[in-house]
Amino acid sequence: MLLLQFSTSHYCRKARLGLGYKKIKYQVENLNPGLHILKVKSLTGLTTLPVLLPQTEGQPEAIADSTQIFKFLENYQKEPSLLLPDDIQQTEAWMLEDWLDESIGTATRFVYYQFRANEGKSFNPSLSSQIIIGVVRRQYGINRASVELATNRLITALEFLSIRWRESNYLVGDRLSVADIAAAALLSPLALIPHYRQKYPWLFERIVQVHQFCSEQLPPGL
Ligand SMILES: N[C@@H](CCC(=O)N[C@@H](CS)C(=O)NCC(=O)O)C(=O)O
Repeated sequence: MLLLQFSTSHYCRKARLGLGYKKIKYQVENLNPGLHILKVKSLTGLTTLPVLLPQTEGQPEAIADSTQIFKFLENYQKEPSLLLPDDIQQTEAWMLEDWLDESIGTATRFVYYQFRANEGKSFNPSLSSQIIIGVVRRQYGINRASVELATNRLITALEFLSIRWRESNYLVGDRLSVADIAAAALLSPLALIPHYRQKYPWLFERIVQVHQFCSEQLPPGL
């Protein structure tokens, strides 16, 4: 299998965690932001990464979107299962996964790129890095007002996650689910931001545990 990815994308990290959880061997191809569209659009009709190419007879040529990649992996190889045995709990896990994907992963992106353009500039002050950060900020409309909304969304999300993760170590049920994996990937960019490291140490402990369980390299900062 081949995973088309941006090496630093938290959504691509989410797909890698799913592959690692399943212990499926795969290779990665790192694409350049912007130029990636030339390859990806004709394969999936979309412009986003990750995209998984199963490269197996009888399987689709390409699967776009990290959630669809989880669903494909579950059909492709049943064990170890990404799904919880209880149907109601699994429905809740998919709902949380979708919320983390559509709302919280985006909020993380806003807060992260705001940090990298300001206090976190020193992580990579090179012109090329700052140009990419500027392009991403324009592409997604990242500015002071939109970052404030994202920051507030993260406060509520982290309150919710702290209750769930402290209660039982798992967001739903009594073992790792797509919700835990999505949370670990999509909040991982916050590891570089001192405010989040100080205020939410339990979050980063859990992110490390999920990465270790899925045999995935830890995100920058951890
Ligand atoms: N919901 C999608 C989101 C993926 C996504 O936003 N990917 C970003 C990188 S983090 C991307 O490919 N952006 C480039 C573009 O939109 O052209 C998923 O889970 O795969």
